[in-house]
Amino acid sequence: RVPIYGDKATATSETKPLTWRLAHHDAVLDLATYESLKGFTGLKEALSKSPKDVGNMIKAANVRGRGGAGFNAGLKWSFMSPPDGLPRYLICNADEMEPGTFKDRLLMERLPFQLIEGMLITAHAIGATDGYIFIRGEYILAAERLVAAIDECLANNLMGDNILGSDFSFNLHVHTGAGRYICGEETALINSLEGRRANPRTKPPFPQISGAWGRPTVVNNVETLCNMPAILNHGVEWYQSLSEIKGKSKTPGTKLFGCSGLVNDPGLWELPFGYTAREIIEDLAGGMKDGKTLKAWLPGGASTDFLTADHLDVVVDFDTIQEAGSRMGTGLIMVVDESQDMVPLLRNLEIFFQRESCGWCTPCRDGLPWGVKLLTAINNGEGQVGDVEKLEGLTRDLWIGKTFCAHAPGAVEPLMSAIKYFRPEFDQKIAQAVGVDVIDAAANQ
Ligand code: L3W
Repeated sequence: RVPIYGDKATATSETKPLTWRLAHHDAVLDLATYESLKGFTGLKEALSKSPKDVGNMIKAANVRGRGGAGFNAGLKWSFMSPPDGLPRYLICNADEMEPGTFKDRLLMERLPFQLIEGMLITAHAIGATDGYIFIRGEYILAAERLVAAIDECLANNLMGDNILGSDFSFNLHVHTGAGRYICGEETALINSLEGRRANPRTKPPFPQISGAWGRPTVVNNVETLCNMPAILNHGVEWYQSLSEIKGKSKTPGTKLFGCSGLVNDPGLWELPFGYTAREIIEDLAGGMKDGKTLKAWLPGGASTDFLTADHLDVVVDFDTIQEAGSRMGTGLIMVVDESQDMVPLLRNLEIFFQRESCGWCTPCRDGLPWGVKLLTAINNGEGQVGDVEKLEGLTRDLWIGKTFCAHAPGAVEPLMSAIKYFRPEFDQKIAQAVGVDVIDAAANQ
């Protein structure tokens, strides 16, 4: 589906800093058009400032990482040690493989120069000498458009040595991934970029201290980097004031929110923070299809906790969704309606996570297939009394701190929350399998 960008008449760089150029063009694929739409003015502003001042500005703006973790991007940059004349890297994490998530693809396919400008601003701030866009291998069109845009920048002194006559030099490379979800984890990504097996590395040290080839490296998400030009153009106060448009969230900036699943009008919208899930699902995505009732929703990707119809009035931002018991993640909502059975749905999600485990640590490598086996048995009418408790035990054994990276904890979030809200669906299948009317969950604790 073609995403919605908002009203052509009112979309401006001030109101829709990420996508306003798309209100007038389907895509901005040549430098002349990009420059006619205030392209590279943010970079020029950045180059007129010291790297430290740009870094401080972004830190003060509190651009929360749009990959899902919400870490302050400027704070992350500030952990880089001062330049020492040796290579240092900026990596754009464009390995968008989170189920239901398609925001970064849009930005790269339609606004390749905006990502490049965001990377140039960031590279200037952190003193990066080289950059890589690590892009999901299936994103062929986006990769082609980025390569073409980089070539045009190279031909116009916007890339390479002494950019725009300054003492800032930077080269950017597009690196296509080979189809592993775990490459979205920043240290697995770095291993993969180096030509190694994509296993996550231990943190600390964080990449800012020891990243690609052991050198200081910053890894930022596509959408995060696409925010930078507008902040340089309009300033920190403006960026922070965007949350006042709705007045219901403290998170600055705008975000690409989306909705997919059985809704009438799935899509992607750039919105200031402050929208509730109900507004996104019912107003923007047109409500549930065929007059069905909403049963559950995942706030942002498969690796977040399910919420229910009781949570529809929760504001979708990092903090409020967390208070409601989930995470905003990528901010692209997936909706489940009343006709869907949670057990096969969960089994499907867990098959994905099991397949994508790198296999490096035992709990994740062995625990995720164990979860799939239990869910398959329950779904096939072969479940046993106590299976749900085993699944619950598994969610504890695969939690944060017990595995090497966030993959397994992310994988058990939908499982844990499905059991919490929809346990009777699991019990009913088991009761049928063992030939009893009801399962006494309390007796199995
Ligand atoms: C220095 C510290 N740096 C944290 C940095 C760290 C990283 C960032 C976030 O991603 C998310 C999850 C899902 N000193 C630091 C520090 N950092 N503490 O901050 O770090 P962290 O560990 O909170 O998260 P993470 O492992 O980088 C987990 C999301 O990723 N997810 C999937 C996302 C998928 C997409 C996609 O397909 N486009 O984004 C799966 O879990 O939401 O919150 O840079 O270095 N003390």
